[in-house]
Amino acid sequence: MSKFEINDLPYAYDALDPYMSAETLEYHHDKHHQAYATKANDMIKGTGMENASVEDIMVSSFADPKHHGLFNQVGQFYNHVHFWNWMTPNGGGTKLPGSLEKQLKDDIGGFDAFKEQFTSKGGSQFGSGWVWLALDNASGKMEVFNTPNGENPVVYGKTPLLGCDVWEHAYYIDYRNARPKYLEAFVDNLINWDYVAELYEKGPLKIAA
Ligand code: MN3
Repeated sequence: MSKFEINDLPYAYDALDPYMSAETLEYHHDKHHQAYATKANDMIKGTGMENASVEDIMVSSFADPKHHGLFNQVGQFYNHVHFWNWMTPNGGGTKLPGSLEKQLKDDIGGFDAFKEQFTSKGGSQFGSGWVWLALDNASGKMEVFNTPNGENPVVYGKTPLLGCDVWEHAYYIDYRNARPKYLEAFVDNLINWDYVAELYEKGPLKIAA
């Protein structure tokens, strides 16, 4: 058993059609996610971090320039483990669990403000990256922001509640260059709010590193 093992999709490859095709998921899950895991398993050898948690490895490797190559792989491994769970057939829209909806209203301004920020920040991330809804570990506040490449809220002292992959490999087959259309479909038709609520109920991450 390797340290980094990718999770199976929690639905069939064609279950997210027409918003995300089986062809996209076959490439994205079977090829891209697997490649991040394979490289992370190779690069972790001899670093002394082999027994740390994935979260601790991300924080430590992100903080140390000589381990940025490892960070890129582990960050992307982690982001995709959650990404498959952040989507579900017949998902998206405004059916948020109550406690989550209340804080989203208090901190972001409600669903419409969330959607506006999430799609605009995802759309304006230059090049590859992610857009997030996260909790700040110190203040407990909800925030929407984007990050480049494989970076994620964990390395900034925040807890991811929801993330959307805006690398071209996530949408080019289905939307070509129309990233805004992909982001709108993600929010309106794909978000698994039950999984977001599950992470929200757990509260801020506790990182040892
Ligand atoms: Mn990806």
